[in-house]
Amino acid sequence: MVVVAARVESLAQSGLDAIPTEYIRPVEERKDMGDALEVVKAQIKEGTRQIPVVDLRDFNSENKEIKQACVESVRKAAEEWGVMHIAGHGMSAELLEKVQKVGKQFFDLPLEQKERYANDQASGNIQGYGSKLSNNSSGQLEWEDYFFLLIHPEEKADFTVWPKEPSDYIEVTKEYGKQLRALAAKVFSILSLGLGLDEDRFDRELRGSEDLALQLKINYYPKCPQPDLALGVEAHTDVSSLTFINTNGVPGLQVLKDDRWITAECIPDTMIVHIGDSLEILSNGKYKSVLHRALVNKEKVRISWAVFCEPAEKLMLRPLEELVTEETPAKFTSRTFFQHFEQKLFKKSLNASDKTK
Ligand SMILES: O=C(O)CCC(=O)C(=O)O
Repeated sequence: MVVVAARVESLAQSGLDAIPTEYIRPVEERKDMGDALEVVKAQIKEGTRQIPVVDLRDFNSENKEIKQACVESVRKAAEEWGVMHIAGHGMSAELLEKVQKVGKQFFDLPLEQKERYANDQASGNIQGYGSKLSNNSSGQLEWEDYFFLLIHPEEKADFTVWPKEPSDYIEVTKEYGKQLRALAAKVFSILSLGLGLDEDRFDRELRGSEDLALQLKINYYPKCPQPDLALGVEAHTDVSSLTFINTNGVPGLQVLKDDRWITAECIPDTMIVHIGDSLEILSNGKYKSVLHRALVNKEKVRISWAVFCEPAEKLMLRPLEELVTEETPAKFTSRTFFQHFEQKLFKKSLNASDKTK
């Protein structure tokens, strides 16, 4: 049986002043919550410290010191924050614009047209158009609809569930997957060198015998009449190795740093990269898988494009032997990526069918 979730978009368009109770977060989660646009303004005024910005251009420098300084800045951000804005990522502005354009065009389609792509989470068909189902123990819902797709490697993509409208959606998204895979390889190189490992060490380990799967989740956060009570995405760490995030320039992402939720500012020409659980395990806890969530706001629709770079289900995750010593014993037991994923979902939400994060 297909369980169809209520779309947050239609709820938002119904003109309600108060959100349904399933969207109201418990009091203990409300610390640092609020209207994202207001929260960012207050943060700027207050001079709150921000997520670090690193420039990857310097990694291509012939000058060893400049290159090393780049490695060092990425290592520091990954160890201290588990998240960073990357400038000089090498992805063309034109491609990024097209990715945003086709994603927005899809969400601008009438609801009935989008429903043709609805996923069926209960049967494990997680790709497609969806919203969170309230089948978790708390019955809590998130203020967003999304579109979820495996976009790389191409031979694993199921093009039958990819949007046919707009007509260039497939071509643009395929190219995005290809270029993001190359960018992920570059970030892995920098992160490997940062821990004194061979340059290809993380990529080699994560690839195993099957390339990483890149899963795209387009998050569509409608305007919300009570943004101080709802979350677009609840707090979680990603099971991925790395996650890349682009947005339509509307803030909302928050990361936890030293017990305070910091709202990411939107910095032109940068993207955000998160360290996920898989890399935290391989790095024996040196790199931190960042706890994050998404706020919503009253005035503007927010759209974000998150790409999770995930190892194959059977890949064994364990701290790299080069990083396990007497002084730094293994902090994690071995588990396959699949086991990690299943145990975490079970512990976190008792909602084994929500496989989109
Ligand atoms: O929208 C964002 O910035 C974050 C999205 C996210 O964390 C997710 O989809 O898992």
